[in-house]
Amino acid sequence: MLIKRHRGWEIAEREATPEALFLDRRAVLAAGGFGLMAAGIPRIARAEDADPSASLYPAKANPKFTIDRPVTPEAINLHYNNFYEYSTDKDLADAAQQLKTRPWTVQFDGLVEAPKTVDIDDLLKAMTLEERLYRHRCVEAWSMTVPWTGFPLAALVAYAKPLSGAKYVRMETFMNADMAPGQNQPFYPWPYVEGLTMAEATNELAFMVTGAYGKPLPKQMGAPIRLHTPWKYGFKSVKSIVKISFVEEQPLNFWQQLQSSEYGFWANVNPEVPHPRWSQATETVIGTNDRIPTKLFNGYGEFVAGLYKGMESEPLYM
Ligand SMILES: Nc1nc2c(c(=O)[nH]1)N[C@H]1C(S)=C(S)[C@@H](COP(=O)(O)O)O[C@H]1N2
Ligand SMILES: [Mo]
Repeated sequence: MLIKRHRGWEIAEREATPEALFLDRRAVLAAGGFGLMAAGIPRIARAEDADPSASLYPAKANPKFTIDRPVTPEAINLHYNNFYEYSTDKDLADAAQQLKTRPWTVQFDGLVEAPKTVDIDDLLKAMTLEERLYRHRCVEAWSMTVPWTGFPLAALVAYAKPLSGAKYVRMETFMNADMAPGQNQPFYPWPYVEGLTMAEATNELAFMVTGAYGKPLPKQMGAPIRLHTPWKYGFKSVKSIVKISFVEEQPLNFWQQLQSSEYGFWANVNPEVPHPRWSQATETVIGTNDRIPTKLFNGYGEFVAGLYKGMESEPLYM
């Protein structure tokens, strides 16, 4: 994972303008779209590119999940991502535009009452969207604060109707090298997989993300649906999910398959447990020069510490 440190957030102002391409018509107008158009910046005009879920945003903010840190500017976040399907560099926004997010289905299988496959837009209609401000802490020791839109993973678990024998939720990213050139790299154990225990998945913090900054999720952030577990290192937050399986065995995640001596299943944030190759005591806030102390469970202990009582023999922090 982190081998060399890119300072990809130091983007020039002129490189931030592709933002205009992500705005729907309403947002363009709200953001002073006439100005943008007058400036001659083209919008995506092809009808098949219009996001059919655009009218669901912005969703109502949930006041329980606000934050004591400044929100990371959208223009920074759009060009500082981890999405190995596209690049190991942080500024992969252009490459990620190859991702086709419609049609898109999510398959539910494994230990469920009845396996089913649902269209993303039907799923969005079945869920109640809300906005939450969450901190994100990457295992590479950088962090950001994001206004996500989505719904609790607990609601999706209820929708899937797992059987009582289900112990873990396993989530899988799409597999299609035609729209994700990184998947041609045989060195990596594609497709990207992640997993949570049922208790973690039904904790109120576990969030399925379908939007950011009051709009549908940009492709580089894992459109059309990704996970966010803010008390865990960022690699747990699997992007562009196509399959959700309820299983008895603990899933082996992508990074574990690649390097189990450095990355584990639990991956809870802990400043006192260093990565084998670097300290986790502090984090760089992207878009700033600030280096701030990292908190146990990324500051979310009140929500999740109870999940791990009596599990001290497990490698909870890698
Ligand atoms: N499918 C997939 N999901 C992924 C990754 C990835 O490479 N592929 N990277 C992970 C890592 S390491 C992080 S830090 C976050 C980054 O999310 P962001 O780009 O929205 O900041 O996505 C996670 N989910
Ligand atoms: Mo990460």
